[in-house]
Amino acid sequence: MANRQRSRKKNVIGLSRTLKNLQSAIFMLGFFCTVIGGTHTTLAQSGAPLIWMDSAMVLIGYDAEISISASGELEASTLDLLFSYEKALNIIDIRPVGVVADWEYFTYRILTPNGCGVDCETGLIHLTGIADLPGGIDPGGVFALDGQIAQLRLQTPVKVNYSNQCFHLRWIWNECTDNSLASATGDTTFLAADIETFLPGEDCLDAGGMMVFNPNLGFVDGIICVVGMEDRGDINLNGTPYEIGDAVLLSNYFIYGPEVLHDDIPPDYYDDRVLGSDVNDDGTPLTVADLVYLIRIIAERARPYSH
Ligand SMILES: [Ca+2]
Ligand SMILES: [Ca+2]
Ligand SMILES: [Ca+2]
Repeated sequence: MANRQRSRKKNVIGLSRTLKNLQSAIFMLGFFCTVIGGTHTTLAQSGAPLIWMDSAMVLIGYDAEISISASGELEASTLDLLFSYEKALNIIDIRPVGVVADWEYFTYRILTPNGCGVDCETGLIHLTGIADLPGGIDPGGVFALDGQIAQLRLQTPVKVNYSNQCFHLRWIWNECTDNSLASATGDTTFLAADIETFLPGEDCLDAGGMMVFNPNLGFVDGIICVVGMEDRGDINLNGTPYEIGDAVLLSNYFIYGPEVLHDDIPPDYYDDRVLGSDVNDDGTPLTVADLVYLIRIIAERARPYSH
């Protein structure tokens, strides 16, 4: 019976947490639709070729899956894409998807922006794809880009002081061929529609020779927002923060290790308990200072930090 009550309580807490996140998600999704969706709709309605990155919202410390997609009846035999990311994000995986998964060559490199030192907070990701290399296999009809072309998996920082922050993925132009596609026949290179605004001194449209540079691509940046929990001080996740049970569980963590913060059966709310333990609001969970501050709050010698 005790187990059943505990299980039901956990489900109620889980539902309440889900609803809180859902409310935040709906609010922020509305915001994104206003900021990003407007641009996207206008370009899609005009039928212009468009390459865009997703918007995503994830819990702190979790992975964000961001797609790079194409529309507008784009055809390409090569891809040369460059965008920035914030190095607080940890790159887990970047892979080709859709028809690009069948291309003969796809790679990415991490670069440092010009004039930015080794401790630069921003990095660049340079994606290169070639549908058909000379010789080797013949990948066949893989030139129509319609839908996803690449998938990024980026881990958000586990530090709770990143809670409710957004990280931007921005298309970058350092030279004319950044963010360009070669046509299926290879005789035309498609560039950003605003290339002359991005690189005003470069004269990117004067290719010379037989090459045609066609500026007609739209690009939409991506964004990842990190949502934190509002369970500070409620380490045992029973809905009541700053109580003796929370202090007992946190002290058991120091005695017995992380195992005490895991659930015996899925779902595992370990990450929620860790986030809830940053009682002293210094961005680092699971410290002795958190336990000391928690005990002071319980003894009414200190006040909780607001969320
Ligand atoms: Ca080949
Ligand atoms: Ca509690
Ligand atoms: Ca702390």
